[in-house]
Amino acid sequence: MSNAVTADQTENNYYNPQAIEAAQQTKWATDKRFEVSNEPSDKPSRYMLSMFPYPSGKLHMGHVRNYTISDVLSRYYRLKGYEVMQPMGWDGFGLPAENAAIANQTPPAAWTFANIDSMRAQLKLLGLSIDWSREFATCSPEYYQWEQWLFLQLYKKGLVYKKLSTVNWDPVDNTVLANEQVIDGKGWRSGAAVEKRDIPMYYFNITDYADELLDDLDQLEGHWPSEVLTMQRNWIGRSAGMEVHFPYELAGEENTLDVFTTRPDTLMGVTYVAVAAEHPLAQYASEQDDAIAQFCALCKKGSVAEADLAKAEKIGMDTGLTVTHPLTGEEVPVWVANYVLMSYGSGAVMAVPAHDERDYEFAVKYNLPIKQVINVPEGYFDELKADAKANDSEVNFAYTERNTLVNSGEFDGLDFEQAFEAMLAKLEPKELAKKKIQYRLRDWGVSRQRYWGCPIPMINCEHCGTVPVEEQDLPVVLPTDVVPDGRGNPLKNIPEFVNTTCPKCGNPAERETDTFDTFVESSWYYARFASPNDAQNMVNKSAANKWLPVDQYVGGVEHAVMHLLLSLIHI
Ligand code: ANZ
Ligand code: ZN
Repeated sequence: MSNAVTADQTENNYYNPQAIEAAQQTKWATDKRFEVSNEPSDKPSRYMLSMFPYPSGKLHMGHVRNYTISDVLSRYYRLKGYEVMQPMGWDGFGLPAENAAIANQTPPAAWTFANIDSMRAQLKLLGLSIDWSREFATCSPEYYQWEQWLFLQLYKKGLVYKKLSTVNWDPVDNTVLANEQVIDGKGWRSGAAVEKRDIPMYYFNITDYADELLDDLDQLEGHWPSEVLTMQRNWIGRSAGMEVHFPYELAGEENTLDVFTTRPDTLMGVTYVAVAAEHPLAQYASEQDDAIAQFCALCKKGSVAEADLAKAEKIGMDTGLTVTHPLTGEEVPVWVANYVLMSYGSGAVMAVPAHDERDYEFAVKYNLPIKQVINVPEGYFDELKADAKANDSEVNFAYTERNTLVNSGEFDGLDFEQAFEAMLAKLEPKELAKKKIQYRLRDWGVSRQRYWGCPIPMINCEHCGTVPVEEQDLPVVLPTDVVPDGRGNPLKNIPEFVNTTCPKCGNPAERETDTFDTFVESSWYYARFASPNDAQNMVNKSAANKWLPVDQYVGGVEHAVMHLLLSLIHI
């Protein structure tokens, strides 16, 4: 470096970063030193991708650490003779821009692009070896038009569907709230008690690929850390079990209450069934009885986040309805319970208090019978009892392990597998049960009732229902001179945006005002970096063949490692 420093750049031999670094960086820019071409080359290629930043305002140390790692690696591979692509872009859509808009009365677009300008300038000061010719922001139509195009392709293939789903609703601001905008069950701006509401939303049918995703994780064995593979497997959460049907008659009609269980061996220990507040049986009971209606309304209040539900105290109410036990023919009471999720299985559980901890807690609280049907080894609870005595705490006596069946009549003495098969053999011919694989993985709900996002390219027509926008009419451009006020989606008040004609029948129709979840943008930016300026294709094939897949991604995990290193050396 010393011979590059001229006399006027140093004063008394002090390093003058403003002068020296600016000169060097200007030279890099003029020489296009870090720009790489998509033309074939003899050199091996290396795609170094960093988690792209959300343009929140200024860079923080996390950015500096993260991008320094990618830069060190990029420079290392260049010296090793690789052609290295290190791109940079902006995850431009999202809620913080709307919140800032409300606070400062600036349109989210102006706020976002101003932030991009200042963060780009900061990144450039760092002297990172980035190919700036590939820069893009996901909030520009040149990028998000391809997202709309992709949505139309998925729609054509039947991989997009519309379904009612539950959201947090602020009744004062008339707006949908994200989970993080619900504080202690109240809206962050209005302070109003948050309600749950069912509204139609678009879903990507990703669960169709659950098995494929799970099976192919095996190929990453030895390449990915085993903890990460375990997390991925748990996220997909394949549960093999049984769907059991409990018959009932209601208003003269025969029906069945379906439950998903991973423990059909405990069927003889069922002492009640519990349904979610949104379940049709709970709704029926609500129509008959005000107290139940009020209880269900209470359950629907508060956050829809699963983590919050798990923490919440278990509460329930007897509906007065009963269903028939498929083996014994006995009547089993139906309860509404807040610990049953409408979004898992069939929104109902067969409760076995003796062998399930949640059911146990609930049964003790509401004085419901507890019937043991799995053999509990001698002395199993002794330690627990002693602990409880010492700490003066409650004991949960649910025995949740698998073991031999007891108190189960003809099934006594069978182990888990034998009981599973025996129950199935008995119930399946009567259509009272079938094997079922249940995934924790949900289809991806991509609709957000937000202004600052990519418009969903759909049209709602009175005559034809939902009709996709024609491909040649893309992009559906988001108006940018809008200042949201936190009350509902401002797009609804822009007739130039909303009013359109139906592509099918030609009658007046309305545009969808929901926008995509911003994770839709960040799910494919890595691919767009290969051909960021292609106006004909979402991803250019030959460019993709040259650069993809990503060779090294520097995001959350590496960031954590760097954090640890820096803290060890006390920075
Ligand atoms: C009876 C039973 C007896 C259960 C027992 C467990 C132990 P995983 O493993 O996560 O798939 N369940 C089913 N649907 C539910 C819902 N919508 N909300 C809350 N809980 C639900 O969990 C499967 C178990 O979770 C099922 O097996 C069911 O309780 C409960 F000794 O059925 B089990
Ligand atoms: Zn129409």
